[in-house]
Amino acid sequence: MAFIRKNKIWRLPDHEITPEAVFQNRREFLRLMGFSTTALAASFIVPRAWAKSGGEESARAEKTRVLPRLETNPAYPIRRPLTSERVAATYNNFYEFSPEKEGVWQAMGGFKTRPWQVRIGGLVNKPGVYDIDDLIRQMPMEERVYRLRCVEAWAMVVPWYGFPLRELMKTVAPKSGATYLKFTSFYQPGIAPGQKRYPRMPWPYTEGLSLDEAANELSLLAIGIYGHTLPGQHGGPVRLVVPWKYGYKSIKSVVAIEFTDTRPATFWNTALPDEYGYEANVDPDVPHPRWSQRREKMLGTGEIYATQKFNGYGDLTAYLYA
Ligand SMILES: Nc1nc2c(c(=O)[nH]1)N[C@H]1C(S)=C(S)[C@@H](COP(=O)(O)O)O[C@H]1N2
Ligand SMILES: [Mo]
Repeated sequence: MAFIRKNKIWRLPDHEITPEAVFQNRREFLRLMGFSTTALAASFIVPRAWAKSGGEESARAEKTRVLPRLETNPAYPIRRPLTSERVAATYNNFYEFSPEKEGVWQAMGGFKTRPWQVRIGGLVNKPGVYDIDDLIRQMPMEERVYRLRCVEAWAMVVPWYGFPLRELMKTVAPKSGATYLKFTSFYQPGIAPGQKRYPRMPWPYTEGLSLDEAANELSLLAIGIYGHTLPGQHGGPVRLVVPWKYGYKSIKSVVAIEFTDTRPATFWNTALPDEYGYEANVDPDVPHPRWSQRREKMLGTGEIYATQKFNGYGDLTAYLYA
């Protein structure tokens, strides 16, 4: 298949977690992902009022479900402390809800991450509409700790829970003409105050990757964070995570993935092309028109680090741009 021939990553050393570890956890995973068991009901965490419990869970905009414990994939070491869950869950970029980062988690009242379908189509041999929970059952889950570097010069380090995008690509079998993936987020102005209030923004939020970028081992579809399902404010139930690119490429709450032969238009690049590029690889040497990209501030602790090219993931990604 042309896809495999083209995909340079298959020639790189394999950094993935041992298949045994994935398999072992998979059993428990399958058991726990079943929706009919009563045991599952007990594992629901019911957050809501932040003040009430004062716990980490309280900052989740809706119920999340504990996921089976997985060892963190050791192939992606992070030499920085984890960002606290509460901090990450209360400082979000999600313009569909609010432009105020501290307010996103509270602006999501009407948003539900279940039921949820993802439509996969375009230049693929096996298009389809996938229920998010079927997808979760079918795909090999991993926990991966990644850095995320926002174009606004803040950064965080969080444990995502999800599966490599390339696993999904294998399942849908791209046709030889497919050169890009277009990702689309939901459009529901009735429940997303930002979509209603800012009708001139190019909704729905879209993003794009080349086929080779999408097949890179780092490209992850996250369905969880901190060991539980992904709450709305982090892009539940499923979002892209591409850690060598600025955060805006990591599109949240994906409803469609289309394989195409043309570079898709993307949200920020369409809205403000002079400020937000299409490719958006993290690069300290290319300043944003209004600020330097040399340094970044960690959420929560305020620690400052020098920003690294490709956000420190150049060993695994620089070949894409050689
Ligand atoms: N659909 C959608 N996806 C999005 C955004 C958004 O506004 N809408 N913001 C992006 C930006 S700018 C960043 S930095 C990350 C933030 O992810 P987090 O809130 O989980 O930290 O999400 C990205 N994905
Ligand atoms: Mo961002």
